[in-house]
Amino acid sequence: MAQPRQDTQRKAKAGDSAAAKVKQLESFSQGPENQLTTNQGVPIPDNHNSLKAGVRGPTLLEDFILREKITHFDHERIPERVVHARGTGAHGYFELYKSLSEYTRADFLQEVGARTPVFVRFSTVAGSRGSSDTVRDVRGFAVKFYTREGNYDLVGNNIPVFFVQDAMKFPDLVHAVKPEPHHEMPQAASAHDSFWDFVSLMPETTHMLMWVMSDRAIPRSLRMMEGFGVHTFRLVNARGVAHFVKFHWKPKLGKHALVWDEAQKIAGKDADFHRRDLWEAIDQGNFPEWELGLQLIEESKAQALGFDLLDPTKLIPEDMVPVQLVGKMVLNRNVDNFFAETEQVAFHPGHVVPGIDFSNDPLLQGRLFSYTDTQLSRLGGPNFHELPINRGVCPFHNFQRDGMHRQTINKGQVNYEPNTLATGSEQRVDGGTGGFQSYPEEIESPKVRRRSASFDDHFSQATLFWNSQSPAEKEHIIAAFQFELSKVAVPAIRQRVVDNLAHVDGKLARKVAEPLGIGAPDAKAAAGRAGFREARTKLPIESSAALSMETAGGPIQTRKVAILVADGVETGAMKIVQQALLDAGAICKVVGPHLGFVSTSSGQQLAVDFTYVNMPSVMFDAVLVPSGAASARALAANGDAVHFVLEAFKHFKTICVIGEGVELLRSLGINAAGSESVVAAGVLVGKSEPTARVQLAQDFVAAIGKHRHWGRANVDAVPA
Ligand code: HDD
Repeated sequence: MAQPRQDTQRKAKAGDSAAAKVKQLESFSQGPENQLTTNQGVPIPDNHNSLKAGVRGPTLLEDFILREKITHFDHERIPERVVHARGTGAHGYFELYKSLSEYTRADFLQEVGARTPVFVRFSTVAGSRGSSDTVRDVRGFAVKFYTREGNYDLVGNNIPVFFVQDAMKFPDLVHAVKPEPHHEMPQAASAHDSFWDFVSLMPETTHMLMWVMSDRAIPRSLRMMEGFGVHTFRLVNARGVAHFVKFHWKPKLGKHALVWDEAQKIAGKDADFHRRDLWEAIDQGNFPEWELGLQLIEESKAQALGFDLLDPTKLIPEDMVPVQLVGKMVLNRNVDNFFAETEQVAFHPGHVVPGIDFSNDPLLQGRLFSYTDTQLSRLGGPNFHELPINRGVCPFHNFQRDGMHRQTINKGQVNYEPNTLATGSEQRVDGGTGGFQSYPEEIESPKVRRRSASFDDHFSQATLFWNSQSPAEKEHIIAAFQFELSKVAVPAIRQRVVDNLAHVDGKLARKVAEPLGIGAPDAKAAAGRAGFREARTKLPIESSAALSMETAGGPIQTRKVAILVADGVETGAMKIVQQALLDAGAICKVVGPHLGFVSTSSGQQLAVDFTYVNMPSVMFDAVLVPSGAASARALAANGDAVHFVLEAFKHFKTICVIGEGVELLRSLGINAAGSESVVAAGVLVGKSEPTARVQLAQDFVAAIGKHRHWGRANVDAVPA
């Protein structure tokens, strides 16, 4: 069969297509309106007054200008996504480092250096469109590649496993986690009875629960989290040979989290925290990057892993199958219009291109139905692929016709295939071997509505995850379970959860149970309940470093540092440290008692960016308190400034004080490294003498790179 399109497309040079999507979107874009017209193009004479029978008389039905304006307004909203309603998106490109021709025939994965335009949408899962960004939740990580062979969507999450094993349970899971149906509370939170009731009866959720109770579920930034395709997919090469594959996105800025108290406060102080962070980074030219990683497994070796690759509650430890980095994704352009792009984008795990195929994962199989179906009600009909954001950069043609909001004008007499009237020949016009070839997996078995016994191991990878966490991370997981379960009114539900946890780790279960007013965890009781399975797999490893987020240090690009000032601040040493931070890519903001200026110790004016109140410490990664006796005294006397520093300390952030700034710390009861016998990790004190400044600046940069300083004692006692 003929395959003309594909061949001519392939001849395009690598790199040519990166701008193709932007160019296409431009043709649909419109700038600000200067001369108002109706949607029919009729000039509007007066956009302030409706047409009335006399200036004080009733408005006339005849006023088509008013009617059109109000009617359009009345219909501006579309249904929000049934899950992942809150999200934010950006454009960019994917660039291949390493040809994957050995594994796949996918065009965009052949030529080293080839750039493919992408659109990415990050999301939370449970909350509504207007909910807060920093809630405890899974984050969606959906990437649309506009390839020359059609759109490929990798619709993943920031957690590599899922709650349930079969799509049949997805609606129940979502009903359980969403606000409870009788009073529609709580918003964007899993800390309520119906969620824990459901998961406690579904032990297969245990592995994912460990991830969701960990710091992974409260990322510091969308730019600082991993992404995963979750399911096992197939790559199929030109000879038809398949490999199983797991997809990973590795953030160049490292993986980092907020602390829970901070996340909750940010939800109130700036509900758009993650959205703003991504927007500002791209706007300022700090383009976030992720590397695409693959775990490739020969089909014949899949069995030897010891667990079932079709089970989406399992990951493949990187120690067992290393992740090969094959390319990078750069997000370099914000949207022009949130609704047109981010809201109308329609992802679908079933949008694949030749050379990428599905596996029989029963969760994935259900998804293949769900995503088109949901767009029909969300986007109002079957032509959503014609919306500018969803259009491929290659042409599409078939005999699907008509329907709501059709835009293409299909010419001619023929809307069927085969035909001779249009082609003049009796030849078929489908692609044959040039088209998508489904992997010809042999299947010979009776129809059954059952779960495979190879899906029965519900705990060994949950234990692996637990064993892989640092002591601080373990504490956070325990605290998260305690917090969530403390919001569960029914004691029997709390009890069932800790009984299940006893199968992950005895100490974890005991610790979680301690403040919950229930009995000791009872592993036997869990094992006696319906649905319980524990076909534990013997894994060849006890722990896996890749599962932890603990870092010994990393880049500080785009980290935000508050320079806390008041009148009398001494700026000599401050400027040296500030310059070192800027050189390392950090963003410094001067935070003072009011907007405008503060006066420095040398009588100059220092511009203030924010106040202690309008930009509190939770908006920053680190704090610098410059020298200056008057400034230190003024800060110590200001409750908001005091709270600022105490809160940063409580959230384990790096604090650097210079000269007299240390007096502020002392007055707050914080002992700094080098200044007192008791050392507080990540609190640096520098003299303002010139010789000490450079070293201090270097130490400060290194300390911020550690992200947080978990070694601080008695943080719970800090009143912030
Ligand atoms: Fe889903 C949206 C990711 C299981 C049904 N899903 C959605 C989005 C992401 C995921 C990132 C948002 C896309 C966007 O930004 O527009 N979903 C996942 C992952 C899953 C998963 C990683 C498991 C591994 N999902 C899943 C199942 C079903 C769905 C099992 C149904 C059987 N998901 C949907 C949906 C959504 C959706 C209802 C809502 C909005 C949309 O599709 O476009 O169809």
